[in-house]
Amino acid sequence: MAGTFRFSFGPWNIHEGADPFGPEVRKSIPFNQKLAAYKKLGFDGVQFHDDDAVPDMNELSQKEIIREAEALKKTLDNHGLTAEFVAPRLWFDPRTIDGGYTSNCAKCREYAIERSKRTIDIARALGTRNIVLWLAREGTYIREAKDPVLAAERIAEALQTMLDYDRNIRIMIESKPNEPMDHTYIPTIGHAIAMGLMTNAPERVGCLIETAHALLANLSPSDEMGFALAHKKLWSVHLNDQNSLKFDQDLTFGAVDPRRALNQVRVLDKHDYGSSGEWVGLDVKVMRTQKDGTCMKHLEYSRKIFLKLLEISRSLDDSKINQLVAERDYEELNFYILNAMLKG
Ligand code: GLO
Ligand code: MG
Repeated sequence: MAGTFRFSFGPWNIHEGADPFGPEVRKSIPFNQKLAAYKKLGFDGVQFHDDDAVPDMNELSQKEIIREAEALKKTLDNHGLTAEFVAPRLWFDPRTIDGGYTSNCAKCREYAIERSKRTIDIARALGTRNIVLWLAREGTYIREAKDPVLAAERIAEALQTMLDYDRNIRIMIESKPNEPMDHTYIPTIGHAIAMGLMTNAPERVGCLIETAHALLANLSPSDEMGFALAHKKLWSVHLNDQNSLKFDQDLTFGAVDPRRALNQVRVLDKHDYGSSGEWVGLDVKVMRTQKDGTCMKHLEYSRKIFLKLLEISRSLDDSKINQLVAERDYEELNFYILNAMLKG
């Protein structure tokens, strides 16, 4: 019997539509109202930035932060929701202008580490051991600004400090090759897995693969997932879509290339993703043109598309596929897949 999947997203996936060229175009939806929408949209898991969970956390003491996170845990329980992960937001504060762990300023690096420890406190209070690191500004605009060897060592040191701070947590690195930086130090999932090897607890360092981030590196998202699955490191995903090499679009899953989406669903399903509690996260953005009342459809439809593709994938005849592979008739296999998709 094939497994079932459970779905998650973050509160940032319902937003007001501001972009670098224009202001908000929709009203803010209060956090509690967002939480109330999860189940209706078919989602059971919530992904958090640390300050989504505890707003203005830099103004609070460690105790106050933990108390607020504990209160949030009760609210989540009341909604029947589970916290999937917490991620330190290391790209907003003035102290993270030049990066967090790789900043050239020692005091700023110290801030990034302390903030990451508070993220772990929050995760603990929310009942999750999953910490996600999207290393937004760990890179450079010009190569001469940082020493890449030192940068890798500093990231490893930060990972080690977090792993030592709480021996129960595990870290999922969300790789991305660029944006906001020109180049980042962990552009692909191979880099993420290799970073774990620089710590003394590589078994607690894995990864989160985002479709768009793999595409921005000009890689196949399903092959990236396959590589991580082979290493037993695929602990979360951010499914979405991307229309060629440009800014990170976070489009509705499957919106550009449904076959590419099918292959992601297929590799996850065939290799029992989810059987150890992994979530299917959808990191999708609302189109700026959506109106107030219709600004959650991208989430609902991304999940529906995933389930439709799952149905198509499971309807494929494996013995037929194996036979075509054995005959090396990939043209026939190509047509078989396309035909199944166009019928589906
Ligand atoms: C941006 C990332 C971002 C992360 C989120 C969780 O490109 O995809 O949305 O997924 O901050 O760490
Ligand atoms: Mg993401």
